[in-house]
Amino acid sequence: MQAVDLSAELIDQFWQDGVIKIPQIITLEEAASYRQATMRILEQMPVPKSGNYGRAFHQRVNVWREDEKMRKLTLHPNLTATATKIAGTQLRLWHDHILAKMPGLPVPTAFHQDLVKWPYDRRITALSAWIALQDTTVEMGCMSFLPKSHYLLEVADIATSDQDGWRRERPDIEWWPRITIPLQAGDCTFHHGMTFHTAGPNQSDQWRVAHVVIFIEAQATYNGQRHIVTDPLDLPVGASPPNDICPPV
Ligand SMILES: O=C(O)CCC(=O)C(=O)O
Repeated sequence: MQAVDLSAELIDQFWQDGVIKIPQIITLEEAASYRQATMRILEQMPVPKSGNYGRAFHQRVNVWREDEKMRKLTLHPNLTATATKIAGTQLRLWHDHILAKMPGLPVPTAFHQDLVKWPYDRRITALSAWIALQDTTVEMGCMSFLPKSHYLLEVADIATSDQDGWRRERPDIEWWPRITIPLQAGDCTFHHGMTFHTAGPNQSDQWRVAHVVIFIEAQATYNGQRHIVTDPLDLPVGASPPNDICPPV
């Protein structure tokens, strides 16, 4: 396994901009093998015949809990060590998900912030690793980010299919500088839970497959907001998420 070289400058950049790129968080070989495993999972999911439909991606949440192989990726030591170094605090897994755009999917992922969708205070430390399981170009629907937008704490929850939501909620962000980060297989970006981001349509003839692993500070407590991961748990407000569902890393 290769060790990620994480300089103090890069960590500072994460906190200043709300996003950084880490090359080869996993090897090319690992990316290829996890892509195969993900494709097998996708093949078992219902796939609409036509690419022209409203959803921005196929999503499967908490694959690590149902697939031994994908569990190894979600809890990959390079990934958890890098996330912890960036955060500078003890983390726990919030959840993982496959986010896959089918070939020719014309639908971008609308600009949104993640943490407002999760049942935690929006000031906690939360970060997502978006791992490319194949070379992911602009044409394939790589991610774009608004650096420094993680300081915007008061924007509404915008659905990933609501293409005009961000214009409605924060028209000024049309003019913010944005960065687009194509990734080679095995590279990842880490973005802060409050950083605005989007992903383009998939104009290629291959699936764009990303494995996304989300970490939150270990001390984060449940605030009562509805979420697919915590709804079945019947947690009281103020509780810590249970370690079997959200293990410390
Ligand atoms: O992959 C995508 O299309 C969107 C990813 C995303 O929104 C996220 O990882 O938070």
